Amino acid sequence: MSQAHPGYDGAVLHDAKAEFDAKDKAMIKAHLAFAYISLGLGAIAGLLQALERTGMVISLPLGTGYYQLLTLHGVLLGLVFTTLFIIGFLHSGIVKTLGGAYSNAERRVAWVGFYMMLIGVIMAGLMILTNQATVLYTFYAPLHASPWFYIGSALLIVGSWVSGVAIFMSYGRWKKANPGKPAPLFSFMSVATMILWIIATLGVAVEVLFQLIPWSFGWVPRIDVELSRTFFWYFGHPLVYFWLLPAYIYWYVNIPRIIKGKIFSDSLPRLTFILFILYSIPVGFHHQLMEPGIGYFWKFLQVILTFFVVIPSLLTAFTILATFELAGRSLGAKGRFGWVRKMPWGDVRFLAPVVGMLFFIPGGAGGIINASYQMNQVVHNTLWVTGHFHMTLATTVILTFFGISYWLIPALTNRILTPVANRLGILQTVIWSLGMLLMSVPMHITGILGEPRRTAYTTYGNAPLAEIWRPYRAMMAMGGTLLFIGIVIFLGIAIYLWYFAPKAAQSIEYPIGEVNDKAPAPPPILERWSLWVAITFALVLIAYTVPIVGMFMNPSPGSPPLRTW
Ligand code: HEM
Ligand SMILES: [Cu+2]
Repeated sequence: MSQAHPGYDGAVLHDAKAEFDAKDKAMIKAHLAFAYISLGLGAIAGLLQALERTGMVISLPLGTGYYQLLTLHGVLLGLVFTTLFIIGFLHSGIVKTLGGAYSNAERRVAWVGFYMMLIGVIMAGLMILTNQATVLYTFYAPLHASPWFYIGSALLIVGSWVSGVAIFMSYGRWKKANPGKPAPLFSFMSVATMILWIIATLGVAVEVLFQLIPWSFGWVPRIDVELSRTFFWYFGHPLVYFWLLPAYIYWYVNIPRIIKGKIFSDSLPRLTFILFILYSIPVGFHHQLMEPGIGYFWKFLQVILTFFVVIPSLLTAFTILATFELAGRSLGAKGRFGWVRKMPWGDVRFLAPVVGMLFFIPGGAGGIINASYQMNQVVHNTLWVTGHFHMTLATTVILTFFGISYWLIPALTNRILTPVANRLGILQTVIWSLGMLLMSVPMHITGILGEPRRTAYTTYGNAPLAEIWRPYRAMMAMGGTLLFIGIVIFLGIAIYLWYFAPKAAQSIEYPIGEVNDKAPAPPPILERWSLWVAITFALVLIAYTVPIVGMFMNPSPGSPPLRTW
């Protein structure tokens, strides 16, 4: 079936490797199903929000409040969909690359993690739906949710740690059986991602367990708001790398196979993941540049550390492009850019993530603006920020996750991504891109013109400034509608691949790239996790000790709980 011009070839594996173990399949499918349901519900909230805040839908159905809906959208998409999809994806690659199946003990641990997350999300979700937790996905104190919302969130976090334990167990088992060998790239990256996640979530776990839960039960009367926000953002920034690293795994490890190429280097990708751990954690203050109680020196230090992230980002761009170019040349491309034409543009498993990569160029540039200390004053808490993370998270990452879904579901259900489904996926990618341009670019512009984020529809007493925002708001509503259609199409394809697509005769390929033969073996130091974790904690101590000790030495009077809704 392979064609002269590399394109979509149905992804039926001819040298069929073993299928997934049936029990692993069920476990991974549970994660994906949970993720897709969250995606669908979150998208309904997104559409209603986009229409409400532009004045097109004034009263929301079922008496829902705007901020309630916004909480649901942020929690379901930013926290639940991402976490469940990522953990399902990591489990799938771990079992594929570390011997074909989880041991019974590992799988049991993975299920425990899943059920903890499920119960946590149901608890937190019920609180949001009954309007007892309208505190947005950042749950800033002194907004006061029902304690069960915080307990549910804690279960989601701890459940994700338990899932990490399953991954570490499988990795440990492989290392023991293969002493001295570097772990397969996918599993190395999964371990790095989970290490980053666990170190990062320690901050929010401290906030939830020691501040929010006691205060929301009324055991302590007041909460130190600045301290709670500091713990939150210690987590909130690396959270974005928890979203991004699995997308990078796909770019680094799986796409080379889809483009019939080889992974350019076995060491650079490992180095970049370690640098992401080091530079994404001690930098949360770049979300608190407007926070009055933190000294400018510490903000500045964390701004500098933030910019170090440019190094692994550019290493990634270089490695991925080199992989594409080598693949194109091995397929006979001539000239400087001939390889571009050898890429399988007609294959949605390639197209969707590559469009996502392109969106990352303006998205990343916007992020540099956000983090640039004084420049942050211009964009802080405006719609610019919302535009920024819909371009990065809701496009670069999400399109990559869509690209993954288009082969991962078939690999789990042993059904074929038919040419029609592939074409529909391409249409979906185009709709998503157009919708996002229409929604996110105007968000950036009105943000600079001063329009705040996180506000229900208002004309601000017909203030002339707010009049200027009107045309951009109309574009945002159109873009939001297109995005909603995009999610409906995606879910349609997912359901088709899950239940209805034709069954494959052979097993469906799980694409794992091979490393190019000329690439030297990675230096063992890259797998000395204790060293990297120690350096990370050292950086965290340097960046945070003095300001946090300061918050304890000069405590604020603290705030009683507030319900503004
Ligand atoms: C149907 C597609 C979508 C639409 C129409 C949409 C629309 C919106 C709008 C209008 C806001 C800002 C509201 C405000 O600040 O007042 C928002 C916030 C947000 N969106 Fe989306 N969005 C969509 C998809 C997504 C996706 C796929 C993700 C992530 C995976 C996402 C994550 C978020 C987050 C985290 C917020 C911030 C919530 C907050 O400020 O508390 N959105 N969305
Ligand atoms: Cu950040």
